[in-house]
Amino acid sequence: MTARVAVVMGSKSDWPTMKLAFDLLQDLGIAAEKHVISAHRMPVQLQEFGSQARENGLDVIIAGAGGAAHLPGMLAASTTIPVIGVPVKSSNLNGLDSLLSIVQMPGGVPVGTMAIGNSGAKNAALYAASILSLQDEKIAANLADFRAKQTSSSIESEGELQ
Ligand code: RP5
Repeated sequence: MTARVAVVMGSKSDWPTMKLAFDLLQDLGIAAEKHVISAHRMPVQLQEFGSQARENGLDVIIAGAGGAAHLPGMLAASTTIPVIGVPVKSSNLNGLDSLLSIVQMPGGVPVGTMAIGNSGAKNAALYAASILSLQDEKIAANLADFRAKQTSSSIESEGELQ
């Protein structure tokens, strides 16, 4: 099946976080691919990947990086398909550096920026699913099912507390 979402990360060290996005996409029935493409160590490959994303059949790119995290912004600069940024938690500044460098895009090249770390990775997959669900009833149904299960589980935990 052709991948509709690419999960791209700046380093293999981002994988424990970005795996949450990748696994959730699979759970939602969305064909995904994963890549390490470092903005500063692989600038040529980044440009190549971004500029071919649309013609390669991708609908959304989820890009996670930490520190001076230029990856999502540079990918967004090289394509017009939606780019969702995940600020990976860094060891020095706890991901605040990643968040600010991803979210503060100058007007003209948007990156849909998620929360720092695991929640951001999970929400990136859900947000990508929401975008795809506009034209895909199966994904819309899977997303509705995910939400319903989440609600049941919260109601159950409220019951257990009483
Ligand atoms: C960023 O630098 C990566 O996205 C990663 O979060 C961070 C550290 O990379 P490594 O030094 O672990 O490869 O480019």
